[in-house]
Amino acid sequence: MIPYAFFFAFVYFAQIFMTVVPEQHWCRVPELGNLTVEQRRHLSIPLTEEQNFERCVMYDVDWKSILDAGVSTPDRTWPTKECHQGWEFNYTDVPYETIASQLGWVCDKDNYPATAQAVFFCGAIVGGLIFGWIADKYGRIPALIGTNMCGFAAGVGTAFANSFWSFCLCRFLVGLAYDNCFMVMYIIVIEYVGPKWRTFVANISIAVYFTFAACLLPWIALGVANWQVYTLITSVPLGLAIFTPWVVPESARWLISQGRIDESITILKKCERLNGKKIPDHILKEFRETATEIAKESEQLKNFSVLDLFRSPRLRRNSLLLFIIWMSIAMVFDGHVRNVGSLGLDMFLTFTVATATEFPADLLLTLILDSVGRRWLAFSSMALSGVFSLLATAVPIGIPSASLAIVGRFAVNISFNIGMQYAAELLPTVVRGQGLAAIHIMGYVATILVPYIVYLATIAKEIPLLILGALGIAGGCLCLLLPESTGQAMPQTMDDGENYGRGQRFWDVPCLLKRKAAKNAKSNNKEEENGRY
Ligand SMILES: *[C@@H]1O[C@H](CO)[C@@H](O)[C@H](O)[C@H]1NC(C)=O
Ligand SMILES: *[C@@H]1O[C@H](CO)[C@@H](O)[C@H](O)[C@H]1NC(C)=O
Ligand SMILES: CC(=O)N[C@H]1CO[C@H](CO)[C@@H](O)[C@@H]1O
Repeated sequence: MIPYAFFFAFVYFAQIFMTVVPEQHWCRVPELGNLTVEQRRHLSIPLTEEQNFERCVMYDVDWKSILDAGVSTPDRTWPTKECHQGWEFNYTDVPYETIASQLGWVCDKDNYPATAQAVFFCGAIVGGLIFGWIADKYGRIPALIGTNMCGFAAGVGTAFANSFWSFCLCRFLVGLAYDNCFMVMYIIVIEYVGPKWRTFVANISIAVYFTFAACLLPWIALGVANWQVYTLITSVPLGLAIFTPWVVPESARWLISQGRIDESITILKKCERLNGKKIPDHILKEFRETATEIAKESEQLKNFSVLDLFRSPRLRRNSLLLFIIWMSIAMVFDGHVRNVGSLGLDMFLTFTVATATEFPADLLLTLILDSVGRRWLAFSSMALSGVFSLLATAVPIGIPSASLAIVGRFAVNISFNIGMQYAAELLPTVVRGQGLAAIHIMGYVATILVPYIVYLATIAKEIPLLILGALGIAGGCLCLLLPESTGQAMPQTMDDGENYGRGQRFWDVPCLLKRKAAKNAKSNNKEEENGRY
């Protein structure tokens, strides 16, 4: 999973560092090229009311005659106009040129980076549909290679983009790879690993590799200090996925569901050799029989679709709640990731620290999820993230607000992980795959809005965090309306899904219930003993 976790982090986060623009910029005036930066800016750029230099306006005078006359101090009454020959940037906070500073995506074009990010997520929606379908129809391996090759080619293309439209086109195509470039590998591993190790493999391995890769990104960007080289470094490795078929076996479970039982046995035999173990013949025979049955059953599954989730009242309510909750989680999480630029600290360092919180978030989750239960943990983590985001707007910008926002992000990462597992546990087996895909896709739809929420920071720095906080609290409260799924068998049929969680009460918490159950069992025993004696 290591390489794929790296690819995932690259595909997901790389774009942030391709489109950052330095905080300070002002109009370029080529006629004054022979002056120093300070002289030039002093002479040509008007001051704002706070005595800062204007970012988008310059004096509109004939510079040649001004220079010839030896004027070095501007006259405040000179007429002004908008920049028309590009901008100069102060490369202190972002020490390299990005496509945004090269092409001047500032002032009236300052929404371009947000739009390019939204285009990326549109690609993710289309890619989720295409590659999800390929993964089910033609197998996990073709989908895995397809997504990564797509990310590779379009990523390399990005490095040569020279306009807004070519950049957006490339990012759309990279977006096609988003999520499935890793998720398909994740599914293969989950489909091979036994239940006992599943939580561990699923969470810890991502926690380590993905977090490490994401933390690495800002330092790659700073290290090479050239957005094109950076784009190549974060895209070319995806090409390695071409070797997938020689390293990763096709999912045996998928092969069985397709009725390709001999192929799945061939793969299991290979595992047998690698592990130096021997599968007894009678087990192999039993396996073949069970597999044939499963293949028959999955033939019938094809008759269900996502729409069946909305046919009966309880299932419809739960599905709608899952959709809405997932959308708010996705928006809050993505919003926190993108909002690092508005926290008032060095953006590269903040990104690293905020990303590193994903590791403890996952660890904590693995430890307490089963005792507190999905419902209350989802509620508290989302509400907590909301509260901290709101608090962050109330304290001074800088270290205080950034630390509170980072705690908010830590909390929403926990919700993100619960959310995925929760949905998988509530949806009936017959539509689980399709239902999860639909929920994921609605998540991307919601995240399209996020770059624009973050963009509102240009009006007031607090707005994004206020919106994210409100969303978190609202989404968290909705979680309380879902049934608890800890320790329950997953629903198999549509009817199971409809009746799921009937008889649960609002205040039920798994660890308390367990204690009560233990006490009941004890008193029952006592009664029995009393009766006996
Ligand atoms: C800058 O100075 C050089 C040499 O003094 C001169 O040839 C050039 O025209 C000047 N450029 C501008 C834009 O004034
Ligand atoms: C660039 O920004 C840094 C830090 O904000 C500041 O110290 C420096 O004077 C600025 N340079 C120019 C040319 O404005
Ligand atoms: C949405 C998201 O990226 N969540 C991350 C939370 O943290 C774990 C690791 O700790 C990541 O695997 C998740 O991807």
